[in-house]
Amino acid sequence: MLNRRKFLQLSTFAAPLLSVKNVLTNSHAQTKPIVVSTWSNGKEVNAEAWKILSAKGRALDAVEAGARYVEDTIDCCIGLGGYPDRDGIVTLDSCIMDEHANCGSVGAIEQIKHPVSVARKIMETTPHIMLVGEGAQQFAIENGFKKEPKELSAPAKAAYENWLKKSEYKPEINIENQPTGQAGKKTNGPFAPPFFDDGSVNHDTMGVVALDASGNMSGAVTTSGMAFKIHGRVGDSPIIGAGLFVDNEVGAATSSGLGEEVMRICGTHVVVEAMRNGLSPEAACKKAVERIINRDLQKAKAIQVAFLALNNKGQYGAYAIQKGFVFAVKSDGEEKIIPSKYFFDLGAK
Ligand code: SD4
Repeated sequence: MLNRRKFLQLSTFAAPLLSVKNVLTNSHAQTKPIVVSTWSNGKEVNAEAWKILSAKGRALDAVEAGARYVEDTIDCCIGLGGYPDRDGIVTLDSCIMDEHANCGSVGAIEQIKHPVSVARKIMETTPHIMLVGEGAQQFAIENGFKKEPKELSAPAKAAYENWLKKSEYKPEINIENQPTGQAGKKTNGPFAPPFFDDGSVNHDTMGVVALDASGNMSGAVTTSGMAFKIHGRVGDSPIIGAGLFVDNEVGAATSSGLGEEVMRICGTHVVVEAMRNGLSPEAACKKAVERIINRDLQKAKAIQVAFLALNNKGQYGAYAIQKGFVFAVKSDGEEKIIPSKYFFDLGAK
């Protein structure tokens, strides 16, 4: 968590926006198998996935293994060790999608360690795609997943207590009547801040997409979502076509960032359709980011959204609104963490 934050030291509120700027290029592998994951801890996620991909295993198994790995770690933004919502409860979002457009998804599930595997179970054993909240938890328990204790990890507890002090949010009062924001206006706040106190962005979702030795693609996403969100809030991460989309005939894409903005444009679907129309993964990601920026430039300048894509030839690319997003790549010939191209440099350190 903290390592990734190093990439994200954005002095958002102070730093003036610089002109549109594209930096760094990445080489495009033309190979399979290959796996790409969001953020720098994508390196470990890829290593898990690679154990399966390098043995000619299925991309679906590889992305699930990668997501399970990170769900086991203590991280601000993924798994039961992640930061809670504003009521102090950790709720997890996850989805998975395979080469046949089979997909499964869970939203706002509590006390279950591996939401990605619950998503896969839904995909493989039910006629449905998405289960949420209590129903998702009930389904998980009925299917042998253990109900974990309802407790915060030490870093999450510290972050939550700090946030409570600053926000003065008291879960026991009637939040509907708490005026915040413009004078006297009932806003139902406080809401999840787009940035933490240290200037890093309030997200670090793990998205992983892979192309296996047989030429099949799959993807998975797992997250605890925006820290200090309203209880019950579900982001883009478990929404097929927003946080993840896979089309074996074209490619796959995943996203990280402010989920509401990704959902508004069905972000990863936009990316895959752009690749279908001939764009490279990077150009397709750029197109989706542009759509967010063009909708509301001022808002876009104050948030982060990033897309990461892999096509079925093994070419990859990413694009973000702000400087700071990085992704990890692993293939036979390559293992690296690559800074994404971006539109705005807000002075990230
Ligand atoms: C969400 N896209 O819930 C996610 C945020 C994120 O770590 O990237 N979380 O909106």
